[in-house]
Amino acid sequence: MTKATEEQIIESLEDLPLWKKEGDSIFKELVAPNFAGAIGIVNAIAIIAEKADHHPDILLYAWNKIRVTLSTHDIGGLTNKDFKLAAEIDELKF
Ligand code: H2B
Repeated sequence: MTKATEEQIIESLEDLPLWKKEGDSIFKELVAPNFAGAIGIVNAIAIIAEKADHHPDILLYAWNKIRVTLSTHDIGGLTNKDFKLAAEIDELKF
C-alpha cells in the first residue's frame, strides 16, 4: 500500500463527489431520517469495514447525522484502501 500523491487524491475524488479531503483523510456526511436509521447506517458501514479490515472513524451527532472519515493510519495518509471503501460506502442503499 503506497500513500497517494496530491494528484492521485484529486483524481480519485473526481469519482467520489460526496467525499471531501481534510488533511490526511477524506470524509463524507450522511443524514438519516431518525436515530434508528443512523444506527442502521453505522452498522452497514461497520460490516463492510470489517470485511475490508479497514476501519473508518464514524461520528454520529445531532441524533441523525453521521460523519465518516477514512485514512490509512499505518501509512499516515490516503491509500487505495480508503478510496475503495469510500466507493463501497457510496453503494450502500438506505
Ligand atoms: N483501518 C484504518 N482506517 N487504517 C489502518 O491503517 C488500519 C485499519 N489498519 N484497520 C489495520 C486495521 C491494521 O491495523 C490491521 C493489522 O490490519
